[in-house]
Amino acid sequence: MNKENMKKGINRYLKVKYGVTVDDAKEYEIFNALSLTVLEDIVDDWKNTSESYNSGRSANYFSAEYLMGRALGNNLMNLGLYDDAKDVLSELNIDINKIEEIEEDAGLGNGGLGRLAACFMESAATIDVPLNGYGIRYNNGLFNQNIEGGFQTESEDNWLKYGDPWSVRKEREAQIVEFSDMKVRAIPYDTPIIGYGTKNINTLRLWKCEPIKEFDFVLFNEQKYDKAVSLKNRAEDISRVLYPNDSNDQGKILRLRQQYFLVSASLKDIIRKHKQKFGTDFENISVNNFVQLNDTHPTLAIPEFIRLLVDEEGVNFKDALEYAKTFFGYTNHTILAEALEKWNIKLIKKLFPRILEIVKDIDKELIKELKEKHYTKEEINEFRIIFDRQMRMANLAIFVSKAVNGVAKLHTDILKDSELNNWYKLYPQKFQNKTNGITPRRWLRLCNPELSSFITKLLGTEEWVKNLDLLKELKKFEDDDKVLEELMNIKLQKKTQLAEHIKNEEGVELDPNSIFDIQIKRLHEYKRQLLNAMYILDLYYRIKENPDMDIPKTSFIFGAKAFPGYVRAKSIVKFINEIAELVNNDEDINGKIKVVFVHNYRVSYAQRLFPAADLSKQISTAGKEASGTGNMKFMLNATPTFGTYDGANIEIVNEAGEENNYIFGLRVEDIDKIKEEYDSTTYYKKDKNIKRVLDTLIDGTFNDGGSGDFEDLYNSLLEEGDQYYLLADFKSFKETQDRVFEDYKDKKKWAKKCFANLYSAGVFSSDRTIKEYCDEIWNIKKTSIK
Ligand code: 26Q
Repeated sequence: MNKENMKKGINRYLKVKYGVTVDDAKEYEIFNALSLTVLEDIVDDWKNTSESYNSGRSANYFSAEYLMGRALGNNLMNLGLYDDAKDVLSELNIDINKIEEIEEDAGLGNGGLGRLAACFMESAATIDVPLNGYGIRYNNGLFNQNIEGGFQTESEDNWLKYGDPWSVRKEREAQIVEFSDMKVRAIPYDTPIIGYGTKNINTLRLWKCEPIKEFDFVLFNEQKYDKAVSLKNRAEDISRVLYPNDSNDQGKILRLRQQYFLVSASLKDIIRKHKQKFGTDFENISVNNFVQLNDTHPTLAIPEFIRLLVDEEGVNFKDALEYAKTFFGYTNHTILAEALEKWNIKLIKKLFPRILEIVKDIDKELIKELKEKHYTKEEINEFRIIFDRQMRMANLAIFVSKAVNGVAKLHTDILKDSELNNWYKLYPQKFQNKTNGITPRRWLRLCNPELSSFITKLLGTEEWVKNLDLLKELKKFEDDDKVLEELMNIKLQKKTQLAEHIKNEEGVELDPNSIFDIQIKRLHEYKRQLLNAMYILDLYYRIKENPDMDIPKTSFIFGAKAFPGYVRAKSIVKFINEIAELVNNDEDINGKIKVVFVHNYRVSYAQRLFPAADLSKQISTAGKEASGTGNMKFMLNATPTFGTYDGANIEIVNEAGEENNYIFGLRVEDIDKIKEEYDSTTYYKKDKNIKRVLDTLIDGTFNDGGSGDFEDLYNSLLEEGDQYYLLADFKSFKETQDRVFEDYKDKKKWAKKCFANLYSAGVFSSDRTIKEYCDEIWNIKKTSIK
């Protein structure tokens, strides 16, 4: 598409959709008109890609979450149309940034798992891999967060308020999904996934739930209006809202309906396509398709697949189970035992009794196999899928899947050696590692055009955007003072831009010349934002005692949403804000350190934060963070990691060198050694600084609005035994951060660390991850359209 056509398209859509001309169009109208113009330009390639994929083997990603963020900028960039669009808009006196920013984030995910799905979709498209995404089109994504008086408050997310120009409703491919008490329609909305520098356009298919009938005419005529539309509401409830939870808050019937809705509609869609090609021959259903389960959330797909084959297609149960065993793969994203999904079988029975029957039959097969292998009854109980009136989704997924994978080396090792050790011994060949990755398009090329241009200039090519391994070639510049200086200039530029944004959004002024020390991720006790906060408070007191303390000026930045029902997580938000209030307004501190909690952290905010960081805080209790992917985003933007030996931090440090990062704290094996006799109170008694910090939680230094929330935090660290080892790691944290301050003073030394992280980040491209899934699990070949 040339600029002329782009301009025509914008004008045309403004006219037909809104009846306006460019001169009086609103920003969102321009956004929609431009998006539709681009969509129109790619529809043929999109159709060709789908047809080409349908004629061969393809993989399907089943995920309850896709954290996509904004589409326009990314799509323009990937199509090579960004500069043209910028020119066209500027000729119309419109700033492209304003148009990009009017777009609401598609926040259909909680955090890492949902964002991983989004990166995977983009990577698969970029490297021409036939991967279809299936999910739910929640009307409301993850809640919006506000901070009021330091407390988190929530309001509903309304990402569809200006419409969704990128999706196409495919009425004719609707499916019926049946629960025991209701029948609903699943309407697919297809979104094109536009890869970088390829004609292939992949598809993300999100299902919206609608009633079979709009309303009950008879009831309506009887003027029973509420009743007349109650079925419609009940149906629409199913895809109304994303559960704002990333650990355990199970047992919600609506969540279970959502999961079944997603998998039933998606499998029916896959089977429909299969029948178009092969008729009712199901022997090769798994020759042509593979389904990757993103955690256990879509695991009902296993019994539903068997149900569809057995009850609707006449396949016998044993065969259907065998097909399933080569049809599914399962990715585990957590080692927190309490986060492993379990459903009360009463609920399952109530909503879909046939699914329960099938799972019972699967369980019987499992028991039979284990008995044949001479397992004892007690051992068998550990494996059972239905046990203690509960259905254990992970056991179901592992038993039936072809492959089970963790998301970082350490994580997979922990699964194999402890968490799922019994399963590993039973099926060693099923277990694999697939270290997570991130897309370099959004997380470098789009969010950091300044650094991207610099890399391109140094390498003399833009190939690295598609082949991130090329970053290695930058190593030869590691002692080039000019290169290091320019790198730091770019960092300063990104920090200046972020400071400006934070000033506008949060009303806090940051000095771009201060260290930007950033921790951004969902709020969780195991991620230990509280440890970071304790450190800052201790530093504050140390500066008060010693006003001449020689440390570089530092800005501590947090961003995190807390699950609305997770009281302790919310208390930590409030505590951080109380510290910010104290520190930022203390004249003695005089801006030496500042603290800011940015509100409503989300993908679009993340795109401003990662490029502007001097230090990436990844401080989870060792063994608890499955992988982390934010850590990779910082690294790719030339930022050293300050972290524990956990998740993918370990691989990051292996790539970039321990000397270029800051590892602190207990390791998994250390924790294993001390956990029996760990007594957090000894730290409180022995370390005056720890005591000083903890006492602020109970001595009235801070105000929790009389809720007792701070006392509860205090208790979690002392009375309840500090299960995440904050106190044990405090000293090491402090010493390590002191090293950061020393190192940062030497500009060149620091720049070298940043640069080493950048040139070592290649393996963390999600292109690499997707290739590994293709080669080692999916058995999928790339399929490029002409
Ligand atoms: C469970 C029950 C009810 C409602 C919601 C949920 C739920 C929702 C989301 C449970 C878990 C999640 C998300 C988990 C998640 O994001 N895990 C992260 O996955 C990343 C990608 O693999 C890893 O990098 C992180 O380490 C891991 O925490």
